[in-house]
Amino acid sequence: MTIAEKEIKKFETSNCDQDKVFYQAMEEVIYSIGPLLESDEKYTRYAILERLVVPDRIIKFKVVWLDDNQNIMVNTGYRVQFNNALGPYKGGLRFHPTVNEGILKFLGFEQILKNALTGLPIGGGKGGSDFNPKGKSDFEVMKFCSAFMTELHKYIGPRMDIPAGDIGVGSREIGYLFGEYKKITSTYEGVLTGKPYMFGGSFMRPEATGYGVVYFTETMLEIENQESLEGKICTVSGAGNVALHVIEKLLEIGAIPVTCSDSTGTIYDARGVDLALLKELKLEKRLSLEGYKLSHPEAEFMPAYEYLEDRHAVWDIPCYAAFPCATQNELSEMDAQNLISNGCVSVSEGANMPSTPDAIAAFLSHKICFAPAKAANAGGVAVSEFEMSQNASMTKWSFEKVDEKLKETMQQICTRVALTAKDYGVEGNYVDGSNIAGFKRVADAMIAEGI
Ligand code: NDP
Ligand code: 2IT
Repeated sequence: MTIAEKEIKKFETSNCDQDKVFYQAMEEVIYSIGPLLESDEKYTRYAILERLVVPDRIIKFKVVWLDDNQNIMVNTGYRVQFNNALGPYKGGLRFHPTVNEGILKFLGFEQILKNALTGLPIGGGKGGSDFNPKGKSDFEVMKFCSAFMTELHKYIGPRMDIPAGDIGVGSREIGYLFGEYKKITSTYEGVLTGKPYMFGGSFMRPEATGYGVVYFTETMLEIENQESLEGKICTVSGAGNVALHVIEKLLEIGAIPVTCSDSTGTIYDARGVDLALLKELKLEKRLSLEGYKLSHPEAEFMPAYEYLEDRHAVWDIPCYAAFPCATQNELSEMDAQNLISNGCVSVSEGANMPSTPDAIAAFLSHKICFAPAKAANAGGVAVSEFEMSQNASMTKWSFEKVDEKLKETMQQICTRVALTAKDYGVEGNYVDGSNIAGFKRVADAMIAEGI
């Protein structure tokens, strides 16, 4: 039995339903780092895996707020402070009805290794609530955010834990959370990232994740295929912060993004999607994608309910490069097979863990260039760290400076991942390369810091 197999066995018994996604994330990492564990016994001797897969603490709290009809509403809030070996806990907040401890543990665990890959001094954490912002008025969102921060403020701080956005949390929510933190603590500090520009937000934080995914993909395609995305058909899923900024950057570099999707369905516009309309529908008016067809009757709208759980319309469309940017496990093995048989050569994960393990196995066995989330979408948290630096030094960097540093960071991550994969005998496997490079950085810090 290999060391990796022995390690997996240790965690098998506690695999409860909520924790399924967490075990999915953990299992991938343990199998990937097998060659590292075999090459140096210190990681086993210092029980790094046993220590890494248990969060430092999970904070769970009640959030009580009043809706616009004066009904008393109750939600659950969480913050998973996972690991701070490399720096203060850092990671987003997700507001979505599906949020539970297992989902936040998976996201927090991924965040530790992602943050390590950036090379920046940030640890890993994640938080959120089962609050559903959909259909809520601005005032309701504000009241929920205030109530959430009334509890959360006790556990965060600019050198302790710095939350940011994720699904359902953008600059509006971060603004309200920041306002409440300031009121409670009478301090004006960089305790959250993704703030609006007028009070401490960094230029380019909204764009960073999506732009970063495209910078990473360009570097990967250059290394692996000496190709570029210019003129290539691309499919994108999601229609939120990450997806729309992937689309924006693809359009800017001359690629042709032809799809996007939301929880109601998929838009396929063969001439390239209309980004201005998408921003108006999804970011300004917060409506469903169905409305796209009113302005573009020639586009197709494929409703989500017409598709089985293991097949998604967006991955039926032939493309050169695919960008899953909605949510976890949105790309199944069947979707992967469809993409491969339609000639797709590159898949880059904008969302966290959007591809199932079987889908990833199919991509790797067909030698598809596959950029895993923890490497490809690290641009968001990297620019969050740039925001922390700007706040700490009371300065503001230009858009151009942030963009240049983001590009450099994504190129460095990609190169490091590719070289690590080569060093450990799995050339071209960016999954193993990312997991080994990220794990090694955190593990070496944990060993140096003692138990
Ligand atoms: P948003 O809330 O801005 O957008 C999420 C998008 O995904 C929406 O279009 C939403 O549809 C769709 N979506 C969500 N859940 C589902 C579902 N179950 N089925 C189908 N569609 C769904 O979130 P982000 O763009 O910020 O986040 C998207 C992904 O990227 C997540 O995995 C997140 O963890 C990851 N990520 C985000 C970063 C960031 O900086 N924001 C950084 C790195 C990763 P609808 O509008 O109908 O709800
Ligand atoms: O998954 C992620 O990297 C994020 N949601 C962003 C985290 C951050 O702290 O900017």
